[in-house]
Amino acid sequence: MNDLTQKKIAVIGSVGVGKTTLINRLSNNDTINTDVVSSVDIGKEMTTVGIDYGQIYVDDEINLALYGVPGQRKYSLVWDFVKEGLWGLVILVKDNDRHSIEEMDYLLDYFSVKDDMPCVIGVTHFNNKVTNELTLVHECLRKHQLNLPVYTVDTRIKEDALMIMNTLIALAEEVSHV
Ligand SMILES: Nc1nc2c(ncn2[C@@H]2O[C@H](COP(=O)(O)OP(=O)(O)O)[C@@H](O)[C@H]2O)c(=O)[nH]1
Ligand SMILES: [Mg+2]
Repeated sequence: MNDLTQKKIAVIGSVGVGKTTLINRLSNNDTINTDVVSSVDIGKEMTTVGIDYGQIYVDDEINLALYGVPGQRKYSLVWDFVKEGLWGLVILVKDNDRHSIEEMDYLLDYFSVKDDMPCVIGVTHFNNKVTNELTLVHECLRKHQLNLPVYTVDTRIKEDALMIMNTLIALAEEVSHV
């Protein structure tokens, strides 16, 4: 009998950070996304108004459901829906973007991230620059007394996207064995 359990993962972070791209890169089936032309100037043409949704079939038993949650705070109702029964969290932060770090700071509180909740930080738009943004990311984590894995990634590259998911799965296994 097929005993498929679905685990819920949220991909969060400020607008344009790469949430939709990450979910599209990872999903085994067609993703649903609700991007529309933004009514306000957010520095890019399309913005996600609802949620992105995609699935990854890891094996016969595990199926990951990926929810990309809008970066703009007026959509916090959607965050509340995704927060319910969450199994893991991916927070994307845009390199060299103070607003994105502030958003991460806010989201760590909002999603009540603790060390026992599998969570990975992906720093996107990094482009191999030497900046102090990673310092800011680590400072933010220290402020929250969290010790989370931080990767620089390009969400457009499948290997990078997979690295985030594999780390999340490894963390979840670790947490469940404690
Ligand atoms: N240079 C660079 N561009 C990226 C990266 N990740 C995503 N993008 C691009 O950034 C834009 C916004 O990405 P999107 O996934 O729509 O962001 P979302 O608002 O978080 O869903 C798209 O044009 C992506 O192709 C990255 O790591 N580096
Ligand atoms: Mg999007």
